[in-house]
Amino acid sequence: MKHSTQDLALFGGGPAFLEDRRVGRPNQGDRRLFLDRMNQVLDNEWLSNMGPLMHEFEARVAKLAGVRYCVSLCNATVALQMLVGDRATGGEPGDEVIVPALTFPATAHAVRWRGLRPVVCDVDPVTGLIDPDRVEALITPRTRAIIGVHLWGQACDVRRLEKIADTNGLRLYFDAAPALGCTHEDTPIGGFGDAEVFSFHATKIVNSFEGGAIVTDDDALAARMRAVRNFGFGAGGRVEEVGTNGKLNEAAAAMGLTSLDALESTVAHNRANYETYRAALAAVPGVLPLEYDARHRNTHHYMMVTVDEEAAGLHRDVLLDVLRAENIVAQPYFPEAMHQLQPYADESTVPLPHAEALCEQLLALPTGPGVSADDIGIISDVVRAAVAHGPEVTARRRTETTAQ
Ligand code: T4K
Repeated sequence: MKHSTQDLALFGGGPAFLEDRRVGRPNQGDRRLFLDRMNQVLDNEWLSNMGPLMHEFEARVAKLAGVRYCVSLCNATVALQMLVGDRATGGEPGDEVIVPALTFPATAHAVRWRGLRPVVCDVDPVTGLIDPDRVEALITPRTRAIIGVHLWGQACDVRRLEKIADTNGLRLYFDAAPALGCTHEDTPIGGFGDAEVFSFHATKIVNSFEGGAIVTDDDALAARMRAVRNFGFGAGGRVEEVGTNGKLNEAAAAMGLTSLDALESTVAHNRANYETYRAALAAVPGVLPLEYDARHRNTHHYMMVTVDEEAAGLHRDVLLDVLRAENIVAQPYFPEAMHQLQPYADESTVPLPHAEALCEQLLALPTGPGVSADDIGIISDVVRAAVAHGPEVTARRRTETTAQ
C-alpha cells in the first residue's frame, strides 16, 4: 500500500510493478494453434495474395459482424483510404468529409490522403461519440460523406446518422477500428452505413500483427474494394480500378484466426476487469470509469477513465506520470483533438469544446488477459494514493520538472 507521496515511485519509492503493466498488449491466443497454422502456411507455400487462411479469416469476421462481405486488408488506415477514395464517395479535391474531433489521427488522415478535406465535428461530452446535431450543421454543398467512429467500442447513434446521410445524399462510413465484437442493441457493429472498417492492429482485441477489413452488405462495393486492394485487378483478371496493394498476408491471417479463437474468453476477462476497476475506483474522487449504455454490448477492450482535475486534485498528465513511474503504462487516449493536430490546425472555424475537454481528461488504464484482479487492486491503490495527495503531488511534480 502506498500512503504518502514519498511512497510513490515518481518521488523515490519502490515501483508497484517490476514488469510493465500496459494498455494494448496483444491478444495472441493459443501459441500452439498459431504455430500449427504457420506450419500449414509454410507447407502450402502460399504466403500472400488471397490465400486460404485469409479467406477463412474473412468468412469468420463477416459472420461475427453479421454482414455478407469482409474484405481483409493490411491495416485499417488503408481500408479508410480505399473507402474515401471509392467512386461512390465521389468528390473533387477539396470536397468535404465530416469526421469526429475525438479519434485516432488515421480517420482524418485517410480523408486528407485522398485529397478531400476533413471537416471536424464536436462530440458528445459524455460518450465522446460524434454528435449528430452538430453533423447536420456542418453539411455544405461540398460534403460527400460522414465517418462516425465507434470510440471505445461504443456504438455511434447509427440510426440518426443513417437518416442524416440519406436525407442529404451522403455516403456514411464507420471507423469501427476499436469495436469488433461490439453491438448496437442486438445488432453487431459491422453492418451499419455503407460500410464499416475494423482494425486488427497488434493492440486491438483481435490482432493479425497488422491488419484491417472493410465489411459491408453492398456487393458492388465489396467487389470494387477487392479489386482496389489488389492493384485494381477485377474478378476477370483485368485492371478495372485504380488500385493499391492492401492485401492481408497468410502469416497475418494465421494470427488473426488464432486471436479470434480467443475472443470470447478475452471479452469475459475484460468484462471482469472492468467491474473490478469500477469497484476499486468507486471511492476515488474525480477518477471516473466511463459508463456504457447497457443496451449495447461492449468488449471492454479499453479501460477508459476521465480524470477531473478539480475533483481529483491533479491533472490527467500528472497521474499519467505517477503511474508510469510505477511501471503502469497508461495511455492518454487521445491527448489532442483532431483540429489541434498540426496538419489540421488551420481548418477548424468552430469551437469544439467537448472534444478539447475530453482530451485533457481521458486515460486508458491497463487491462486485457495479462492484467489480473490483483494487478487492478495495486493499480487502483496507486491512483488512490496519488489522488489523496493530489495538490502535493502536483506541486512536487511541477518543482521537479522546472528543476530538470
Ligand atoms: N481508427 C481508429 C479509431 C483507431 O484507433 C486506429 C488505430 C485506426 C483507425 C488505425 O488502425 P490501423 O491502421 O493501425 O489498423 C495504437 C495503435 O498503433 C493504433 O493502431 C490504434 N488505433 C491506437 C488506438 O493505439 P499508439 O500510438 O498508442 O501505439 P503504441 O505503439 O504507443 O502502443 C500502445 C501500447 O501498446 C503501448 O503500451 C505498447 C503496447 N504494445 C504495442 C504493440 C504494437 C504492445 O504491448 N505490443 C505491441 O506489439 O497507437
